[in-house]
Amino acid sequence: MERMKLSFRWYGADDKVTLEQIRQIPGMHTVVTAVYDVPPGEVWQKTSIEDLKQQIEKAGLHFEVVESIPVHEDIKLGKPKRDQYIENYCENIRRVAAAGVKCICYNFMPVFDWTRTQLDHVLEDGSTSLVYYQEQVDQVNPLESDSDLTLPGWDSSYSREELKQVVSEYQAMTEEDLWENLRYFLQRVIPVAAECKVNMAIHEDDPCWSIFGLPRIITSEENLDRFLKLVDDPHNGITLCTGSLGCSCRNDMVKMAKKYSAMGRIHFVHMRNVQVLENGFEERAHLSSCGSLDMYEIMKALYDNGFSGYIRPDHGRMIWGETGRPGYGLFDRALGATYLNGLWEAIEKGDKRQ
Ligand code: DNO
Repeated sequence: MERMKLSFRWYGADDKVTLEQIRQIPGMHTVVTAVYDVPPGEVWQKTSIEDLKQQIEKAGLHFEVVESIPVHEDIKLGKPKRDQYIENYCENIRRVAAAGVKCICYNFMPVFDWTRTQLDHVLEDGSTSLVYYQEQVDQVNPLESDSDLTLPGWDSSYSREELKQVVSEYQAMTEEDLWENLRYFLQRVIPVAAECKVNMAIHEDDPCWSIFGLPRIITSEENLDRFLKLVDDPHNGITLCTGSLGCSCRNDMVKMAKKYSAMGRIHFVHMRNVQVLENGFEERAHLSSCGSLDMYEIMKALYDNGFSGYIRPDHGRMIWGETGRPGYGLFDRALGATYLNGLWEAIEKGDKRQ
């Protein structure tokens, strides 16, 4: 039986975590990265893609997953320039496919990608992690351009006025409009992905509910069902992000892992554990007993349904005095990777002995 392919996110030459370090994590197969020096919507230079490939392969690893090719806001908003941006997107798919990439992760969240209220919350054991407390989000109004309040993780490439402008454009949009724009995008992009033999893997909205009154749609089982039917092609799949979906008790992660892997529509998995709270959630260590999710059952659901895609430990805490990009240090993610290996090996051997 084919096995999952372990992967690790790397932010390129500027990342404090090196490819040599990633290479030493047992069982590591693929590096997940992107071209970061081009604004969203533009075509990536072939030389930049080739350069990433060479660095990664020189370190003894594979370059098979891109996270992310960002979707320009004009596509999500359905503005007239979207056709050009979609054409650029298709060209990027062709270019990364030519370099051997097999899976592309992206999201369709209006303006804000993942949102947290603090990136260095101290947990009981002295480690720090990313947290989301609803009452703090409720204090922020992105339409008040004179407000000093911002949230960590916000796209700093927007000026406050630009942010205000784009947020107000979304506020005039319904969820149905966003669905329609997603359909428009997929109908043009998926045939290109299919031709290039690349799997598209949408990342769920993080957290999986509306923030600041903006529409968010990739949030639940019902909506993922709808998403997969928009273009019913295996190349139109998902990144199952356990932390993004699992921060809401309404989402049954084990059931979703079973269902979508049985359908062959999970191409990439982000494994992260979260503690669900009444007013939000805290990111925790990967081990099941550290949070609300049953990581063993999720992994078993994937294994039992023949999952052979890419999987990566998601956000790690900061431990052992490490400093760096919140969620993306080396140590805790490496522990996470080793834990995922352990779960898989135990499940696999248990299965063979039955
Ligand atoms: C956060 C990541 C997300 C993810 C994008 C995919 O740490 O999981 O930023 O890469 O949403 O497009």
